[in-house]
Amino acid sequence: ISAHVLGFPRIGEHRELKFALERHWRGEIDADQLEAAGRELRARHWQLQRDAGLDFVTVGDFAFYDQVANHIQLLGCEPARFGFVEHESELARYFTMARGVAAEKEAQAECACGHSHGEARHALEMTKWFDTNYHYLVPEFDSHTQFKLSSRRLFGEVEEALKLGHRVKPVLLGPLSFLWLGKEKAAGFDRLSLLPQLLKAYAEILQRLGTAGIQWVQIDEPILGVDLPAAWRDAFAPAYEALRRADVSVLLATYFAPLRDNLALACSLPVAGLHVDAVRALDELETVTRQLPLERELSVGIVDGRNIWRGDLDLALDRLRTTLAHRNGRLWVAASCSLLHVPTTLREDKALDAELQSWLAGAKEKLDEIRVLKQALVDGPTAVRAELFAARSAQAARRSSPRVKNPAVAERAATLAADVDQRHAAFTRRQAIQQQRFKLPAFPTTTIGSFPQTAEIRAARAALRRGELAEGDYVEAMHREIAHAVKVQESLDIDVLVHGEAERNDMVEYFGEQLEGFAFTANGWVQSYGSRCVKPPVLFGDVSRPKAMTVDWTVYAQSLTKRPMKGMLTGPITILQWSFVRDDQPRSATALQIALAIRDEVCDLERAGIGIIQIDEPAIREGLPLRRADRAAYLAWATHAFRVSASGVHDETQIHTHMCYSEFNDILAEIAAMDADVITIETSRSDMELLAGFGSFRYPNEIGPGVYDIHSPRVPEVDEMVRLMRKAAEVVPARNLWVNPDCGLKTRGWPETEAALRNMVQAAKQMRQAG
Ligand code: THG
Ligand code: ZN
Repeated sequence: ISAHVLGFPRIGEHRELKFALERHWRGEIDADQLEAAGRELRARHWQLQRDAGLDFVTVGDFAFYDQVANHIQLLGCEPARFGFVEHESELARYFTMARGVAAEKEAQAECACGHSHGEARHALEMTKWFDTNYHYLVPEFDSHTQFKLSSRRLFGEVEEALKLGHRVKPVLLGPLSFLWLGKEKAAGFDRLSLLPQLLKAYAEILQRLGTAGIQWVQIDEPILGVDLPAAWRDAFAPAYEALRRADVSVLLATYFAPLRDNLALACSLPVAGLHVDAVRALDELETVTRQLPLERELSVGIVDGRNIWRGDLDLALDRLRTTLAHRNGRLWVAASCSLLHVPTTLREDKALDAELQSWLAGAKEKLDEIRVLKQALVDGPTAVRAELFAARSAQAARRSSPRVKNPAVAERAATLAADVDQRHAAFTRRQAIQQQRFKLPAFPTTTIGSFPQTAEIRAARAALRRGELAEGDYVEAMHREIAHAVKVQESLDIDVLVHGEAERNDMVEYFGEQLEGFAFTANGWVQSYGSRCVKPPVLFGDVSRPKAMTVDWTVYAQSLTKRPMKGMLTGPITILQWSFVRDDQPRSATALQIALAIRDEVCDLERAGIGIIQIDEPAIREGLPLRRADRAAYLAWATHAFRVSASGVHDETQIHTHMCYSEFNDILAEIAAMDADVITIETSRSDMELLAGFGSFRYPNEIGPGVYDIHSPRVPEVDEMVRLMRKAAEVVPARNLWVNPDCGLKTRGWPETEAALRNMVQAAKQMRQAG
């Protein structure tokens, strides 16, 4: 019996990696100093795995920006468009790929959507790693792509760990997943055609690892959890046949989803071991246990790598014992996936009370759970009686805690009227009523919600937190910011204003902090991309709203202007998606509870005289299950939750929503079913191509396709935006079109924001004149 993890968080318990990276980018530390910081973190994380009694330390999960970017350099397939020259160091090239060239000048200009956009050598595209909130850098492939073992980094790290006396298990992203996750840079090119060449490079890597004395190599093929075209599925067996010749043992790792129609394939591949996600696919464990040939190792990912709850070790042990009995007494105990997706530790977090802490497990605590499970299997449960007892007590306390249950919330959710998710009148009728009320011009202009979060704003918030700024003074400072935003928007002649969200930190954190049922960590950071992290709220109990959350700010803003002021809220699915949520009830039930709390806020805003309310759902697409068969059910409850949040208002109240960072064309029917009066979406970077789908689908409601990319500090010309609007008007009826940027403006500075919006309003006016 062995114990291991597929990967460990690399950012550091105190985000050491983040700070080292940012110092390096600012030129405050050189490459050697950055490398030293990386080495220290790796050494520390390996030692934690060793101290926890794991049988291997995992090497190759470290990256200065992203593990896929490391892989691109390992395989020597940096896109030719970067035009790298000989003397550029590997690390410099790496950061150029990750951040682009213009991005260096832009300094901290990345947007909340997670993209950084240069003009010249723009960065590799970034996209979500499966259904996580982690973003990877997308490899680019074309017919000229060549693979050639290039970077020594992985081998260096392996040597490092061996020198420290560890038993080392390197991890590599698998060849098929690597190709799958990349994009084709030329039409008609099939990246799968690169496989034979790629396998030669992998064979060489495995050979070299074998020479270094490595016995086991973990190869990740998470795409075995998605719906694969036949050609991709058929490529697996020959690919792994080709890799078999190397004299290392391959542990093929799958995670994030059930294997389903790929299960037999995964069990039949010619590898020495298979890892399965026994959290996301517990019901497949028995089948895998029987189908995987007995001479192969089975690694059971029984500790949840995606959530922060302390596990039910009794249940886990029960499953492992059953598995063990069928596997001739051999198996590996593991976390379901890499621990990259949870904070390094949640012990002694200053913001969590002792009781909550005892319910939670970060990566370090999960190492310990794996150790306890292995020891219970090897030495019997009495050997770890105290640990099992503590886990059991924590489980029991959480299950029965009055903090988790709020009978009023359950009661309300159980007795909802059948039409709770329906507006009164149909959209066309509402549109007429709202037109009557607001009398907006054609092509009305608005922004997405946030205005620049200046250094002064952040300083005021930090001072408030430290107790150095009195509450009243803070409110006054924020009022000044709001007044400034209103004045600027009026002078620009924008039609529907926003208050600018100066008082908010992260949109999810902001609402979570004010809702019952959520807890906050002081240090529960999870890497989002590069040096950027998020601190997801912990949703541990029934959700309710003790009091209005945004009404005072919004009403203050409305008092400063006669123009409509949009109320700004985050939607239930986005709050769900960007939090660690409870595992003791379905996500759909949790989403509904959040929806009801948001619904109350929407109604309070309406009662306070706010006529236009936006409920953002940027994350609705990313919650989509990896398997197509599971999507309809998700979309049904997700859109239901949104409609519940939006449908408490009268017909004359206009509901907006905003979505970004995804392609929406495959869920247009569901977006339409959300029935927002207006949707603003990110389309400018695709030159309105994205909008074509909305046109051919005949999206019924009003729509504001973003007319400029807020991720870049460049000020867009009037003509460019007019051209985009004309293009939009070809596919969407002009009377349904709004004019707005493609996302919030909080990462921008005021000068470029004003200049860009001035041109945007000009563009809208030209459209009106052209009629
Ligand atoms: N909020 C949350 N999750 C998200 C986003 C968000 N996931 C997707 C996307 N947006 C990720 N993008 C970012 C962009 C910037 C930052 C984090 C994620 C960022 N973080 C600060 C940092 O790392 O320095 C920390 C911010 C803080 O102090 O709270 O800049 O918008 N939940
Ligand atoms: Zn956005």
